[in-house]
Amino acid sequence: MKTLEKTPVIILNGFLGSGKTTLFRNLLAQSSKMNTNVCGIVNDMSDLDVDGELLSSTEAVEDNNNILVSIHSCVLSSDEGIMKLDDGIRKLKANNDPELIVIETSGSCHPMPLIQFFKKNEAVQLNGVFALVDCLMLSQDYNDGSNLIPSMQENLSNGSRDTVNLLVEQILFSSHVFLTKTDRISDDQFSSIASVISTINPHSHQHAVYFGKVEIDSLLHLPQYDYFQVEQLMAELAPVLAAETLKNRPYDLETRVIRDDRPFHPERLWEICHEFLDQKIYRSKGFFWLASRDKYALLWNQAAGRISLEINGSWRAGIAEDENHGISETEISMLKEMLAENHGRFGDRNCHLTVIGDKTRVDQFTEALRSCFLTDAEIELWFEGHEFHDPWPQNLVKLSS
Ligand SMILES: Nc1nc2c(ncn2[C@@H]2O[C@H](COP(=O)(O)OP(=O)(O)OP(=O)(O)O)[C@@H](O)[C@H]2O)c(=O)[nH]1
Ligand SMILES: [Mg+2]
Repeated sequence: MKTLEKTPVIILNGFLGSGKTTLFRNLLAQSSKMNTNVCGIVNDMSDLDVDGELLSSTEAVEDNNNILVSIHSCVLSSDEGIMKLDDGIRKLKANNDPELIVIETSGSCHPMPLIQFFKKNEAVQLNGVFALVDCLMLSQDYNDGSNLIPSMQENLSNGSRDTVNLLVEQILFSSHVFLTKTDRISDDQFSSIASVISTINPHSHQHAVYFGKVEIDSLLHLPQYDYFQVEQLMAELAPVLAAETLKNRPYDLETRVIRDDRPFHPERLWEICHEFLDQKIYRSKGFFWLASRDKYALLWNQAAGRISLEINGSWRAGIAEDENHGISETEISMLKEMLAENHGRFGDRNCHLTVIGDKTRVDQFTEALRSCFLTDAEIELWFEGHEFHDPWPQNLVKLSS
């Protein structure tokens, strides 16, 4: 039941791959179990709506797809993004009676334009700005966080801005910092990161969060976001961000999209991943298939130097081709009809991936990934049932570079 006149809103902000969708999915799972009316807005800066797809497959959204608004092809902090956010909130309020609206920004989103928007908004009340901080990334790329402040100071003295500014300002504007992936670092590294974050923002509450496990109850009745605390910061950053909000792709981040119906060659993909994953490829994610595991739609999730592959489901074509499909004859003939009507040479199998990286590296990596798709000769072999050598772990689908 709704208790406040204005609907409470929380923002899941935080750098690329820091764990926002993992947390969001967890919150939706809890809301579904507890019958809490939680609605959401998700933003992906690329035109491939990967996070929208991942959240849509939660039980809460499958039960009622009116509770999720997906905004893609722009960053929420841009002028276009803010307009779409306003529309999204109206739509959620018109179609539901939300107890809480959760907003997942894209990782390249600066929080300030959103905070300014909510400060003036009459329909909703901003209660939390959560900066999710990827501890593994900070330990690898910023020497357990100790390089964050010096890099920021260097930028200030040069008058330049890059992703460090974004990371630090996400923390500066946060009401809470959620430290993620702490399972991948030592206690000493954790202490060092926590201490740097306290220096950057002593007012923000810090919590270690393991794979998005946060009790939804603890988020339902938070106090209003403290706008007073960030007043001076907003005044200082206003002229700088005025230029950035006009841009859809700020900082040195470039996005590339890969769409192809072909599978990846498992061995080439393995080699390319080991060769290329470094700190300049910040994020890649999406859905794909491997020639060696052609029944499964796989989820690709790479952040900084780490990649995980998970099974996201079965391709319809995979089920239809399986002699032991385990479904009724009527169902299988319907499936085959659907596949014949709408799909290409591989049925519904396809790859769509977003790659985000520094502009100096992103094209090289994207081209390298494209070279992993099967060649025409290999496609012939696949149709003949050839077994492709597959070095990827069979069950444990995680790789550290
Ligand atoms: N080891 C570990 N991995 C995590 C944790 N939380 C999230 N991950 C993994 O980190 C990767 C990125 O997680 P997402 O939740 O998609 O990150 P995101 O912030 O939504 O990413 P973008 O929306 O692309 O910026 C996934 O492979 C997650 O499984 C954690 O606590 N520990
Ligand atoms: Mg996400």
